[in-house]
Amino acid sequence: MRSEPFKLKDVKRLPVLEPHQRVQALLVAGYNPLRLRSDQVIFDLVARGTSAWSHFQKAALEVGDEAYAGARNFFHLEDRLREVFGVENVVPTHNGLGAEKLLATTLLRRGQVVAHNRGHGGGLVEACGGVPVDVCAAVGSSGGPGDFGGDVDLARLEGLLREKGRDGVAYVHLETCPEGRNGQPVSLAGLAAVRDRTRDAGVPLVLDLSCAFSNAFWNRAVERPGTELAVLVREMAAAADVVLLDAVQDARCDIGGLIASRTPEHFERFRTQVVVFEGLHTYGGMSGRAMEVFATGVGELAGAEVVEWHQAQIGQLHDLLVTRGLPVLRSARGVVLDVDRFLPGVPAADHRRAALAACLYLGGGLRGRCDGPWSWHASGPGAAWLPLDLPRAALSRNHLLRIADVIAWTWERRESVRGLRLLNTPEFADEALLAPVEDRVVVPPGLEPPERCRRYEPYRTSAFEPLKVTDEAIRRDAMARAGYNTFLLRSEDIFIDFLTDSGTAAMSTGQWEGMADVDETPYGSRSFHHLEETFRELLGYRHVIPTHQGRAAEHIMSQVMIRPGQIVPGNMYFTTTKLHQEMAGGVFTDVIVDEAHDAHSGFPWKGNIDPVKLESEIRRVGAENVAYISFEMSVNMAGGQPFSMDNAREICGLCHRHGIPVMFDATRVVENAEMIRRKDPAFRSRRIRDIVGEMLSYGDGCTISCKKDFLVNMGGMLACNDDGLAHRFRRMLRIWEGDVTSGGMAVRDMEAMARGLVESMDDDYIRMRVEQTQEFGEKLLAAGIPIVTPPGSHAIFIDAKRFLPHVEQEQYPAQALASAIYIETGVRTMERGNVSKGRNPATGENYRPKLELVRCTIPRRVYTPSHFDFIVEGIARLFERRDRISGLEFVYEPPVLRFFQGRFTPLRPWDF
Ligand code: P70
Repeated sequence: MRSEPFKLKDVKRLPVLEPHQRVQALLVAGYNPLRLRSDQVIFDLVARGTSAWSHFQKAALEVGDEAYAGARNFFHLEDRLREVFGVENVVPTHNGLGAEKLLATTLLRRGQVVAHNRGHGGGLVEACGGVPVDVCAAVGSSGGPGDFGGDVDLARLEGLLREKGRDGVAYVHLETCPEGRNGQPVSLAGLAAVRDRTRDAGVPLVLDLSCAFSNAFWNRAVERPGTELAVLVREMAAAADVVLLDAVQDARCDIGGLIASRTPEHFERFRTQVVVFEGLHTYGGMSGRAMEVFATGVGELAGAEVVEWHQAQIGQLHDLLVTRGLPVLRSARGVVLDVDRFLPGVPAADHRRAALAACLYLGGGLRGRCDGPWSWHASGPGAAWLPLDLPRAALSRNHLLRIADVIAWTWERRESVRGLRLLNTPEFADEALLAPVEDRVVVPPGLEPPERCRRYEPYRTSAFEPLKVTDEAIRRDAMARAGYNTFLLRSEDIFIDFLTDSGTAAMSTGQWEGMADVDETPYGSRSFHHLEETFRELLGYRHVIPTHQGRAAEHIMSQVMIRPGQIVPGNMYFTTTKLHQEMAGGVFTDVIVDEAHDAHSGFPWKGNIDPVKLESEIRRVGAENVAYISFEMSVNMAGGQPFSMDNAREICGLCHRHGIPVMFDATRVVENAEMIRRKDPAFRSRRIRDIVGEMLSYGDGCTISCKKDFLVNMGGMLACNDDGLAHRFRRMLRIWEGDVTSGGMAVRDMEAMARGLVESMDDDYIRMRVEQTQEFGEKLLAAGIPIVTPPGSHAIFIDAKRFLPHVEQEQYPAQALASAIYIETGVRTMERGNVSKGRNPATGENYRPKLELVRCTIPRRVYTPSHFDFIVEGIARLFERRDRISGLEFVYEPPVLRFFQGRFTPLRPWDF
């Protein structure tokens, strides 16, 4: 699997911690990462409840049936378990330990032995008077998951069963990918052999299926190539007399568990016991909503796509470490560091493993898994290994690269690492308090200047939306049905959607938090006031007038500010902007610099207005006949090109000398500001919000489609300083859109917008955002694809004229290319050329703009480096066969904004 089988839907911000903050936090935590607060940990590699949910799981949270008995959600859970695991007779429990508790308190009598493969985890058995016996070979002897280090030593098991007899052994407890065995899987052959032995001995076989799918990935790789994972999992489940499931592993939940048995007597006993310890037999200590999330997670295991991706990511991380020569083992849960080889200079008595865990935290905020009995970690078999479990679907490849950097950072400093001494006598690992034997464990990490640090997304996936990978035949058919217009495709037929960055951002958990508690009134809601204050503060305009999206603001502004016959000079047209200017009787005139029309000019400020052109327009019509200047940031149609601060200053100065207002289209103001920071040395060390503030301060007002930079799915804004103007805007707003304190928006959307604006000005976020686009552009260039240079900020524009030199502009090359890209890759892009520009109403001729482009527009916080690689490869494949793509002709042409709903057909049947 080469890219995530999902896109990001909700993101959760990762904490930002300076090295000195990590030093301090660890000191307070007694050098024990388990004692850190979650907001002190950047990468929590304990993989228990830390995985991302699907958006269906998130939706499930809202449909909990909280009835005490017989909740609908329990029956859902039963159904999914039957379908996916083939398991019946389910008794729910609050978590995995709850299931073990029902097991131990029913099937175990004092003095009986429990044979297991779990490494540790016998505490509950001992507490119930049993004797846990690990029947595995020596811990850590396995070379990797393919060696099935979770398998038991059959001779030992046989010996034990023979020696203790049926009465002496309560049950045999096997765990899939047991934690205490470094997450090494169990083989199907080994499992079958144990099943035979337990059957012969008349002893129940208990199988923990929490990581059954992860385990099955290895069974398939080594034992059963080509078999579906779900088939293997059902086979495992069928081997057991009792199964256990902890919801926080493969099922990606944050809580929940269950026990089930095909044996009616066991089932009966668990059901009786559940009311003693857990709850009723239809909720077992889980809320209705937790059961629904669990049921959904189990149901999603059927196709196992996320399991496959999890294993692929573990492989990537493992490879990154191995190629750097680090002593590391691959596991089915993550990677495992070989402590002894990592830190041979630290005496074992100085808590080498704890020292390594501390170093990883100091180096980059990593927390490995080190819970359980302290003796196991300090001096038992666990002391030799430090597992770093990878949460499922939560991290991008940049995160993995960063994690690998941090581990390598520690490795490079291993000679200088010193040990720890224990300050107390802990029974469990989370109780341990330690201190360095010398004054520090490792040379403190202030060393890494931030610019040397790899950049990674400052957020992780909180919820994802599964993507459907369609095959080419289906896509050809879908494209034909859509009339070769990507706007008319159904999103369910799309793998990666680069149609637009408008309203397509992933929301953050912080935005959701705000949306959960709003006052749903159009009049003076708290959220409106929050929005007004935030926009005033960050954008600097006094009057903040919400509209439902950008074009509504454009409509109002154009109607209020344009007298028929006036001109509106602007830096290249934008479709909706120009339309509203014309509807108000204005005439758009293009005063952008010439370089903007040249797809291959390397000029860094292609969004600039040419002062000479502007002045000659003013002279031509007279200042009183200029309504205002329409000054767009990150000019969309030019390829997402910025203007410079110097240009803004000069143009605004010029206009104001003539008494002409400057109205910005600030839809992509934050990205323009980031471009200024990247390209203009005077701004390199300035904060993004200051640059934004300065840019806007030169103008008189703005319209904004907040669906872009401001990280919301719906919303717009109209702002200005002038009281009279604001009064007229508001009057229009009441007539055309909604109330002045809502603008026809849902209150929750205003709350999301206020928070989105703040998040968009996070320096780490915006740096990464623009870098993502730049990198994408560079990869396409490296693959020989003709794109508009220099790459812009919200999109990469492919030059269709050069990609398809054999297609006439009257045959709509960009429209054809966008269609072909979809058919080849499943990626949806947008035409920005002859079709978008439309016809001259006077002559009926196509405008034939200079730029004939396909826009690959990048939604914010949604896609990862792996998705981009997938796209670059696909477009490069198509480029090889480009001569087989013919042009298109209209079969239906709407009178306005024809690109949205027009339909086409190829001039020759496509056979590329
Ligand atoms: C896009 C979207 C919207 C937009 C914009 C600028 C610079 C105003 C608006 C309108 C959506 C779109 C719109 C028309 C044709 C194709 C796509 N751009 N100013 O994908 O805002 O959509 O909120 O009414 O980019 O670029 P809104």
